[in-house]
This record gives sequence, C-alpha cells and structure tokens, in this order.
Amino acid sequence: STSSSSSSSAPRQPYVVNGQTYQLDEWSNTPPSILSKVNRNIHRLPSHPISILRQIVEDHFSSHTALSPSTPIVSVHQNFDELGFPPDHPGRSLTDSYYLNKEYMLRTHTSAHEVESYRRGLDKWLLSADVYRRDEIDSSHYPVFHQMEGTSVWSLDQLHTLPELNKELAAQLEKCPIQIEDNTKISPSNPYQAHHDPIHAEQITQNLKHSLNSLIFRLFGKQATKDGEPLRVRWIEAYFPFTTPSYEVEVWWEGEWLELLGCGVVMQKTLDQAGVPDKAGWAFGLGLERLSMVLFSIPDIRLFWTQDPRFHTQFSAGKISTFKPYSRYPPCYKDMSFWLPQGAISDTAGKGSGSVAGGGGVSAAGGKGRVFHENDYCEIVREVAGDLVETVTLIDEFTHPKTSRQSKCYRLNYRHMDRSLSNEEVNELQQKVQDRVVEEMGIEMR
Ligand code: FA5
Ligand code: MG
Repeated sequence: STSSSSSSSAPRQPYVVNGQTYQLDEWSNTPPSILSKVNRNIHRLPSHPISILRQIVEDHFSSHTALSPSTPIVSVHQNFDELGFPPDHPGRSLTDSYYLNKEYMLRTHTSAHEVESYRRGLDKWLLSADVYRRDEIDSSHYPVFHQMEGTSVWSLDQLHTLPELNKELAAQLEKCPIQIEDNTKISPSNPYQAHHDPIHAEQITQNLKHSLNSLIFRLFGKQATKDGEPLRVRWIEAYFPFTTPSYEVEVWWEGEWLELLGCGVVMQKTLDQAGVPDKAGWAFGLGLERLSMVLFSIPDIRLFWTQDPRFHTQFSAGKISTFKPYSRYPPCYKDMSFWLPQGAISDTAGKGSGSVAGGGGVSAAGGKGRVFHENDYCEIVREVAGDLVETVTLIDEFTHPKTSRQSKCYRLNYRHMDRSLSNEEVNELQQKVQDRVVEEMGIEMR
C-alpha cells in the first residue's frame, strides 16, 4: 500500500546519499530533513551523551567486538525479510519506515546487521548506529535515534560453559542495589524454540538476563534511588519475529514505564540464514537516547541534536553527569481541528508500541485519503516546523452522529530551544501545516 502523503513529500530527483544513487519509485518517502541527519554521527562525538553511553556499554562488554556500520542504508531484505518479518508486518508500511525505493531503506533497527555479522563468524559483538522511524512527536520520540545491538552466541559444543558463567554473574548481581522485577515466564505465547534442548534454552535465557541485569547494575548502580524513591526496573514478555523467548526491559521514569531495550534468544532461522546453524545465543537492542535521558536527566529527546554549547559543555567522555537545564524559552501551543475525508478510517497504530514489535496491521486500504495515519500528519508537522515542534497531541475526537464523519483536534506545542518564538512566527508555521495537510491528506478544517 502507498500512503497519501508519501508521493507528495518525495523529491523528483533520484536520491544521492554518500555518493550512491537510488532511483525513485512509488516507495520513495524519505524527506530531505531526514536525509540531512544521515552523516551527523552524534554517536561518535566523544563527549556527546549518546557516545558516552556507547563507550560505557562497550567497556562493560569488553570481550565483545564493537562495530559501527558507515551507512544507515540497508536493503529491505536485511531489515525485514532475513529476520522473518511477515509480509504484512506493520513496521514495513510506508507510514512507519523511510524508504529510498522498494529495495533500499533507512534501517529501522540495528538488528538489520545481525545476519551479516554472524555470517562473518563473529560470536560476541556490539553494534551502534543511527536508526530511522516515522513516529509520533513527543519528548521521548524522534524520527532518528540510536540503537546498540549486542549479542553472544556459542557453538553447541561450547554451551556447557554457560552454567559456570551464569553462576559468576549471579554472584556479582547479589550486590546489586536495584530492585529488578521479573515475573516473566515461559509460556505458549513466549516459548523456548522446539529446536533447542530446553536445558540449553534455559541457560541461554538466564545468561541473557544476568548479562543485561549486570549492565543495568553498572549503569544505574549509583542511582539506585532517585529523589528518595528506589529506582524501579522490570522485565516484561515481548514479541519479535527473530527471537523467542523475547523480553523488554523498562524503567519507571517521570511517572511512567519507559522502554529501554528489547531482547531474546536468537531464532534458529536467523543463524541458519547466516550459515552458522550450529550456534545458539541471545541478542538485545538498546535505545541509547532513552537510556541517556534517564541517566543524564535529559528532559527532551530533541536536545541530543542541538548545537548549543550550553548543552555540549556539560558532558565529558567517560562520565555520567546530571544535565542542568538552561533556561527554556516559553512554549506556545495552537490547536488544529479538522474533519477526515468522508468515509475515511483513522489509524494511530503503533502509539507507544514501537514498530518492530508488532501490533496493528498494515492497512491494505490504500487509495488517496482513505486512511488517516497519525504518522503522516506528524511528518508534515516535522517537515514544516522541524525541531520547533515539541509535541503533537490528540486532544479530541468526535464522530458526527448523522454523517458519521470523523473529526479530530490536535494540539501542536511549539518551542524554540535557543530563543523565544513570536506569536506571528508560530501562526505562520501553523498556517503552513494547515495548508499542507489540507492539500496532501484531503482533510477539511473545522
Ligand atoms: C527493536 O528495535 C529490536 N530490534 C530490538 C531487539 C534486538 C529485539 C535484538 C530482540 C533482539 P524496539 O522497536 O522495541 O525493538 O526498539 C528497541 C528500543 O529502541 C526501544 O526499547 C527504545 O529504547 C528504543 N526506541 C524505539 N523507538 C524509539 C523512538 N522513536 N525514539 C527513541 N527511542 C526509540
Ligand atoms: Mg519495543
């Protein structure tokens, strides 16, 4: 299916990225504002919080090889097919991912490099990179963010070393001051793999949990209490097409559970694809921004992209320090109420769920104006207002009792990171957003 806004926001010239040309087709939906982020490499700036955390994690997993691919462009095959994503997985849709064309895309997760890395014969590696997703707009979501993939696999004849490793890790964890809640269990919806000896599957799962808990201990050990409250971390069951059992780790932050990472026991199919069928092990994918926000007390994900020295001078390599917010300029919000096209259905799937994890379905409705996707709306807002927009929140929804027509009202909150915005400026932005959504999404202002 193609989305109604993708064709209009796509350029007419082929994409040229890092000297490579990508011909356009009906999948091309990557706007220039996104491509401009491709070579920023904030995860490699030595004293940027994203990079500080990357280094600490690399230090913690010191026997793992650290990898950092040079381009975020991967084939659709690498990002999805090779990892067993079904053809109708919502993450594949144009509303969730950025495509250069039907064959190439901006990776949506660092797992896109799993098969090639296992194929190189690497057993223990970490990989850090920028990843790209079309998403909602708020303080913890941004269309470009950074992930760190980590994995350990063993040849089947090395698995007997696991009980000893697990015992050592368990002993270290006894000193961990953080309450880590784990009520997960193996069940038909989150099973061990039929291919694995259940004893091995259990040992791998335990090694996964101990290894990540030990990382949490390393990262959060000194902040076991925050504002007098004990830090809360929990394991929950999850689903990924390329792992089972699968889990997510969350931390209680600013009054809600914030997801830090997804992980699981690598699906045998992935290792088969990579030509290493006689191995087994685990993998995780960690969101570096989310972790940084908690550890450095960074209140807004957009700050990672600021060039303001008042941000950058606060951090130094190797050190987790508390960010002291410099005076923020006042916000300014404007509401936008509109009618969806007659008969249109609305899709806000993915809210808070993360696109590679599943939920919802790829809409097959297609056709201009038939489906209202919140991500399409948000992208137009970003295209017009860039980082000046802080949040986009649905504040009201309404279906007309006679015509069944649907109406929505979004609140757009604007704030400049470095100065005050004038009311005229904001009105102008709001008007531009309005003009574009009317033209591109077929909606009608109320
Ligand atoms: C994944 O991306 C899987 N590849 C993780 C994985 C790897 C599972 C290996 C199993 C084995 P998910 O979509 O949940 O899963 O994203 C992983 C993490 O990235 C999240 O926990 C979160 O910390 C971060 N993240 C996801 N979306 C955003 C976003 N829009 N902005 C900032 N961080 C995000
Ligand atoms: Mg997730």
